[in-house]
Amino acid sequence: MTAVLPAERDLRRVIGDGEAIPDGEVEGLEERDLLELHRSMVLLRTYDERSVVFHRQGRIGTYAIFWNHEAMQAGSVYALERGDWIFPSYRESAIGLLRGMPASTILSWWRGHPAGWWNPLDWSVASICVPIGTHVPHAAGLAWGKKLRGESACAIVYFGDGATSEGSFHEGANFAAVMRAPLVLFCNNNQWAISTPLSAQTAAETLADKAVGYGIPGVRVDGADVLAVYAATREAVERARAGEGPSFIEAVTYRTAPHATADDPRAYIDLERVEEEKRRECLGRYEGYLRRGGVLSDELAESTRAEAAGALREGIAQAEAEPAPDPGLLFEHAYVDPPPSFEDDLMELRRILGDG
Ligand SMILES: Cc1ncc(C[n+]2csc(CCOP(=O)(O)OP(=O)(O)O)c2C)c(N)n1
Ligand SMILES: [Mg+2]
Repeated sequence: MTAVLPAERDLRRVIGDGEAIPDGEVEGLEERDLLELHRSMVLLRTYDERSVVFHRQGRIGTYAIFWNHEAMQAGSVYALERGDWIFPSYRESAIGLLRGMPASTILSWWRGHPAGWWNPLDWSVASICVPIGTHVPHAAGLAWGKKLRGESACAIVYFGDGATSEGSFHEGANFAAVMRAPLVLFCNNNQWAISTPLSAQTAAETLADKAVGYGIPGVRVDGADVLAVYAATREAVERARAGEGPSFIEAVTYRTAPHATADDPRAYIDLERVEEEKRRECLGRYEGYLRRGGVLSDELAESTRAEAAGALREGIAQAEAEPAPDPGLLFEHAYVDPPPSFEDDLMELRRILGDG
């Protein structure tokens, strides 16, 4: 039996508050790494804020906002190698940007356009998973496959606090642990699953405690601290590559935005807490850290934001320039033997669309 220590209870932190709590450092991170992390966070933040506007303008469909989740995504991806696999949920829809995927591809996905269907092999980024937790066994299987082939790559799978109540999460976590698959189980604990609070989700004191049951380490980090997230993920990746199997990271934050553009959280959320969390949101905190360390100037912050804004302007223009897909696509790939009614249905749809 593997000896497993109880999961860490305290939140790991590196970034101080500029007052009583001092700033820490992460060994091995140089100035250019710190700025690359900043660039990633600004790109994600810009993508997210523009997407809400694009949604309001009717240019993309319903969108899952990830404002204040950028530190979790940027910090963890920075701890990976290019060949490591990423399995995102809808909350990490834009994580491919950090691998160089064009913004137009992801915006096309949210437009329901086939130009948004990327080939996972091109980026080592799996498809965005909308069913809760079903990608955890996929990630476990891929990681195990890498191990069986003697390759050094590992995989990371992102899911929310709500996903830890799903059978597929348990199956994937247990399987990965038993097979010692090189997998990082990354839980974005934003304390809400739509309108279900964490207190109604689990009787466990922390989500990281669940790791103990699988015989793997569980750590808790401040999810709004990009450097703490990076350091925790780097440890988990090192463990995975050393053949020691999976780890569970619980990154704790608080959802400051609606679940998605179709949600009105005023009916259930603690609005005072939201305002408090907004004041300590992850990008502002990291910029404070960089400025205190003399790493970030106003000019650099401005040019990083301008670069990201340009990428999004170009991204939406490219996505909108895609020719409309053939409506026949809606009827393909669902059945080996499509029901006979499909032919009439497609003709009807084409007639309505004035498409022949
Ligand atoms: C299998 C399944 N059941 C239910 C849903 C509906 N649903 C969409 S998001 C969501 C909440 C998930 O919460 P959490 O796992 O905490 O992730 P978060 O959205 O907070 O990132 C639910 C229940 C779904 N997408 N898939
Ligand atoms: Mg959640």
